Amino acid sequence: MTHVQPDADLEHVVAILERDGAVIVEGFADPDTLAGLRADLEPGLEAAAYSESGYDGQRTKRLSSLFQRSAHMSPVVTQPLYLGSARRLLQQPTHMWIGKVRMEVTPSIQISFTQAIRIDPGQGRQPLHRDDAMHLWRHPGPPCRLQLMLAMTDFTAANGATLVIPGSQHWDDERAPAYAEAIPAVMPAGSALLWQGGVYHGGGANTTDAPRFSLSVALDLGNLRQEENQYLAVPRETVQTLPDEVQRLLGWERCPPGLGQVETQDPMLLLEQTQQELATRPRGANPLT
Ligand SMILES: O=C(O)CCC(=O)C(=O)O
Ligand SMILES: [Fe+2]
Repeated sequence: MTHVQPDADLEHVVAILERDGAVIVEGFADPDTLAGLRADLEPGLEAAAYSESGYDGQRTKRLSSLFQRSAHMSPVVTQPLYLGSARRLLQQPTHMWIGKVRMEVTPSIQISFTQAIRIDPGQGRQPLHRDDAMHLWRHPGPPCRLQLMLAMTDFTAANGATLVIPGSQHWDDERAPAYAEAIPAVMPAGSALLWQGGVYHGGGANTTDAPRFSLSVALDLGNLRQEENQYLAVPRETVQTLPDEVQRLLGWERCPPGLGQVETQDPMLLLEQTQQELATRPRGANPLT
């Protein structure tokens, strides 16, 4: 697995992600963000029940709605190499004909999923899978998702570091993954694994006597349904406290040409105006904007 520094050239990181489907960014989160996330999420994880499913892990705890639970998520999702790579990989312009007008459209991207994950001692390895299976995505082809796994404790081969099969986003849908092909994303706390939704991966087994703690985010194409319903998971009052770019990423902007509209308008307007004000607001000249 290739490691890069936070000041790495974006195009270099995108090239690695296109080739391997995965890359580790060292020193992804600064110490203050890491400490803040720990303080905000550890009590909730401690209180959470173990999963009953073998897939989620019966010695694994999970906590969602992270933008509601922590005020330290914005620097994570807007980290330039993560957000920049997601935009470069996912926001591919496409076009459509509106009569004789050839209209170019670039989709938005959105936060689809947030989760803190604690793999406790005794947890076995997770079945290898593709997370874009949630969207019934087909391969090979353009990606729909770029994920993040931020190590909140050191990730080692023994404590459950995520197992990854580099390059497996290129495989077709008939080839099954095997553990023998997977390598652990070994990295210190504060570093992060970025990986495409089409890459086979899974949580590793924790054979140590201490938990492995991490935080995961998925950025998806804006024209797909969110895996975690951010509109319900993060109340409007919380969304209003977040930076404009994060509000948009939580799905509060329309995906061009017009998905997710309210009163035919951009829902971002609803953060400051009433629904009735939107309904009576003059429309733009272009029916698709
Ligand atoms: O915890 C991990 O390392 C991976 C978890 C995972 O891939 C999942 O639950 O989908
Ligand atoms: Fe996964």
